[in-house]
Amino acid sequence: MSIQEKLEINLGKTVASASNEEIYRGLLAIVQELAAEKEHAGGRKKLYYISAEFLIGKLLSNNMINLGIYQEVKEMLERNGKKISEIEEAEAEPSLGNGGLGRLAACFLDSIATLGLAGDGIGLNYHLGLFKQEFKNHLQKETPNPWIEEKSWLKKTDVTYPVMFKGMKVTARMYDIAVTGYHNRTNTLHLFDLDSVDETIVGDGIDFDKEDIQRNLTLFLYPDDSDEQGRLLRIYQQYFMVSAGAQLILDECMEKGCDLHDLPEYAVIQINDTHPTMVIPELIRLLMEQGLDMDEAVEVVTKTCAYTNHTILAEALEKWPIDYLKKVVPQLVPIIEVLDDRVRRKFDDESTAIIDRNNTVHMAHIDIHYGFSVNGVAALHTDILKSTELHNFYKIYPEKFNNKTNGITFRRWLMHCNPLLTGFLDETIGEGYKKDASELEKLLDYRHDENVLNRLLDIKYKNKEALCDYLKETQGLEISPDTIFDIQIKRLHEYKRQQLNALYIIDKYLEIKAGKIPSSKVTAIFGAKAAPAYVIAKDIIHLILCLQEIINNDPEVSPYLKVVMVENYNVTKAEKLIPACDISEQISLASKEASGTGNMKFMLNGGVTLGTEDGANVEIHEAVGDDNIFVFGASSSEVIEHYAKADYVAEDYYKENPAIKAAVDFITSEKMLETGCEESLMRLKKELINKDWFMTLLDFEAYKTAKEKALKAYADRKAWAEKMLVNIAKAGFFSSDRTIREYNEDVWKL
Ligand code: 26W
Repeated sequence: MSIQEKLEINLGKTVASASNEEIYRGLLAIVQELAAEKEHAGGRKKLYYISAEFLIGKLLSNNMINLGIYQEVKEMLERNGKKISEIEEAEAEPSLGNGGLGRLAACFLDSIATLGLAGDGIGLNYHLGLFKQEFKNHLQKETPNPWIEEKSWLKKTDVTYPVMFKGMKVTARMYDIAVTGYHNRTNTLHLFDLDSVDETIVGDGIDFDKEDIQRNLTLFLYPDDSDEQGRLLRIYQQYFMVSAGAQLILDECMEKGCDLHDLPEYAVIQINDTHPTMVIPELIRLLMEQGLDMDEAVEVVTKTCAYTNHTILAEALEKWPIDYLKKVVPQLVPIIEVLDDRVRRKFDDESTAIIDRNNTVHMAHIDIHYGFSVNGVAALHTDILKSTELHNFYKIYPEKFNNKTNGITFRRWLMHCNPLLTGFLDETIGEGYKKDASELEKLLDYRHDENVLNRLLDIKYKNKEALCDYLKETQGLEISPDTIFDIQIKRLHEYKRQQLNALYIIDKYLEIKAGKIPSSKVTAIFGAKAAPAYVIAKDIIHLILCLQEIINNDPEVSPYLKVVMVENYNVTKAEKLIPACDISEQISLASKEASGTGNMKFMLNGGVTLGTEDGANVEIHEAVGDDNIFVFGASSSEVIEHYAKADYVAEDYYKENPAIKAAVDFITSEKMLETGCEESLMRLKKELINKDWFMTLLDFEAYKTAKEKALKAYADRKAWAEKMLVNIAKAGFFSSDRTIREYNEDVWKL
């Protein structure tokens, strides 16, 4: 039976007469059926990737690509007067992640299934996801982001597990989402939920009663943790996830005949950052309930768990006061105390203790002592962990430390989001690169082929036009594909330094106002959500939105410079922005960005990086060579030294560099205050002069120089096209298939 016939039976009407929503739901059912028919089980050992975030994005098209029916469906829809892009609009995007860490987990699931490995995800079924971002009066406003519809990718199961909190027992229910591999098996993402959760308790914005655990537990991802109630809720969420997950893992292993003494032969658990760390004491507790003694339980769990670190920022290395744990999960406290006691007996080093002198529990320390593998996510990041951040652990366990440079799935970040480039690659180098990404290097044979270079420019131009249409439609913004698209899209954080980009824009604005007409036209595009309680991050969004208002409406300036802040940046928007990018902004303060994965997505789509020597930028630089990237700024070792000596003084840069002073002063100029909010702008200016913890001003001059160099280089179209080509050709290393192969060879051994 053809897909059209199936779909029409399913719909009870012709495709031509069905609405986009009906077609979407019909295709969803067909895809679910096809996914279920693929190989699932098999193999004794299974990987469990446990993570508080899975930023999976919309699933319809990707699943159709992976199942090999995308082209057929697309053509069938066209025959019936429908467009696949309009059907895609009917799907809500689940926002089950903040950024890189969550999106990485989703890319990994795709690659695990594509490589035919047995590996499932375990996470939480947040009903309202991360908040949805709206702009009002040039400010970020948070609203709920519901995505679960009557018919969705979620399959409700009968599998339930009891989860005990202090004085309260709840029942976790498992929902499953099929994870299709590219022309391969289907795995599962298990998301746990609580039947009693109630969306009606959400009031204004994203406010809700934080103490009503039965009704709020899985409402939002990372509820505001600026107060104690919010932090306690995080612990409730985390324990709920790991307790249900641990019970599932033990059940599945026992079903396969495991007697729990040999658990590591049946299961390996990858702990995605510290958020799921409680799985370690929870598994120990459950194994002891099953009759193992403490020694053996600890040994078994240590051989089963592996930990990935995603950041060296203090904020993400979670530490919980032991009193919090006593309030929520008292059953884990004696176990954690024993784990601490064992560490203290063995190692006379306070810095590696689990419970410190202030009675705070260091979650990462549990992972490192009681897991068999610790990895960073890019070469530089792993080196920094070994040499500074986790140096004392590295001295104890050098054999546990390893690097796994991140990667991205080419199915979503090339085949799905950039069909023009994909088609062109197929024609030029064949389709082998889809299974073996290193074959992209074949493109290097064409680096001087004018025809190929022109085609690349042409494809980029068409993608830019498509983005212009999209921004016009969604935000009413008028931008031109004949300008350079300079894009910075990522979580809003001071270390990522969107404020540096904004200062450059102000500098350029002031130059144009002073009569210095630039030789290139630029559209600076941003997309970012700020954590609801992160005041300075919200101030930076406010700054950018005010600049957008002022600059775009200034007839003297807007022919040369425009600013765009994309509202509610998410995976779907990334898929439209990335193929249209000329310059990829990767300008974090060196040493602070663990890896970055957006940098890889841009590169794969022919964006040229303007970046610091940070995270995976270093490896991108190595891959493409000096001529095909623009690097600038203080090195990670210089930055680390500045922190060690505490010798960076932002005010010196402000006072001594007139361009910096003018740009910073502009933040509170009359023009800005007419448009924006005084309190916010004053606070931001003060922060930059008096603190600037992430050393924005330190790199201002170098950034400006590098950016001018990139803009100038863009003018030589042929030379620029060659840079694009080299970036695409060298992106193979950054396929998540490569990353997953490495995890499997070194860590999981499935
Ligand atoms: C504990 C609260 C919390 C939760 C999440 C703090 C910070 C986060 C981030 C969203 C974690 C994150 O996304 N880290 C990013 O992980 C990517 C995948 O490894 C890296 O590429 C990025 O450099 C890193 O910032």
